[in-house]
Amino acid sequence: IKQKGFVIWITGLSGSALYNLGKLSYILDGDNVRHGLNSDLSFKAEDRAENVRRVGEVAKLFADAMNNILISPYRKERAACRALLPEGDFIEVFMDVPLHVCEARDPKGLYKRARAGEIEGFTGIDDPYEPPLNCEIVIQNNKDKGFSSSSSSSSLPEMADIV
Ligand code: GGZ
Repeated sequence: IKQKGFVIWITGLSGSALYNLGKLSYILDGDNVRHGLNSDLSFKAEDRAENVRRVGEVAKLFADAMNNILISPYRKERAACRALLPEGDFIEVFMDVPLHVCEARDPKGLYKRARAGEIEGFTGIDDPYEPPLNCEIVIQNNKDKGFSSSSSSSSLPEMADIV
């Protein structure tokens, strides 16, 4: 059975997504990777090696992303990503969490550093975030549990439960 592929594109401020995305998965195979990312590669031995190396790097990025979201702050760029896929295959999820909540969570202390002027152009502070006007899913993940040492991410819902 050939499964239909789709993209769940999660957008929001830093600190807006605090749950485990561990059930998201993607099959990185020659069919999809060689048409785009690796379209410059042949099937010569050295190119095969490079193909596998890049897939490994992408897989690592995917694995890293499991507890993260892409901020993707600008509508225009999100629209361009949407346009890469057939209609219906791009599911935009907006983590609708107010800045003050994200800032209170501040899991990595980045907002504090941005406020102190140590980071320039931080999204939501001195760089804009353009919320989606039309997206498939809005999650108001506002419960201010934060990521303090006393709270555990395992008590938060998983993406699969929500979608
Ligand atoms: C926003 C920044 C910045 C600036 C570093 N602005 O909480 P995090 O750490 O893990 O999420 C943020 C991440 C944002 O990277 P993205 O690739 O998602 O951004 S974008 O889609 O806008 O390209 C934060 C950290 O990187 N970070 N500097 N200036 N977030």
